[in-house]
Amino acid sequence: MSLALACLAGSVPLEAHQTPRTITLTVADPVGDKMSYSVKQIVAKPGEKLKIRMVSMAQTPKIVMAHNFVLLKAGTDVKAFSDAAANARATDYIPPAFTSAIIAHTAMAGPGESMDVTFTAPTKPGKYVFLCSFAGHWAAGMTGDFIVR
Ligand SMILES: [Cu+2]
Repeated sequence: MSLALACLAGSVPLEAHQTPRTITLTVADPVGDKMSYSVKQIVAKPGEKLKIRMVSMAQTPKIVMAHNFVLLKAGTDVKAFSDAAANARATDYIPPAFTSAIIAHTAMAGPGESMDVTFTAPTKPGKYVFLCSFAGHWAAGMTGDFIVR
């Protein structure tokens, strides 16, 4: 979906039309109280086309344990986003008030599921935040840095 939008915009760099580089994130059931992505840092070139694949290795039913990948625009209040997401179960934990703060996100992956999103990295170098927006997961440590350089 974001690819179609990016191409329609007509102002994306040439590499946006090339084959995306795939990055796979996995998450197992939490060990102790620690919940985290298998990849804590993603480094992308400005305007690079990426495919993020979110794979849940969890065993717990999806209703209580699902994971996504949400990349936020620079300057977003991550705690405010996460708090709003916790109350947004009806929209798959994507808070309607914050949709304009999201660069890209996958759907929620339940046990054994895999969800993809293809998008173009920001063209502005800097550090962005990605996180899981399932209730409580960001606070538990399910977050990472998305570096554009
Ligand atoms: Cu999660």
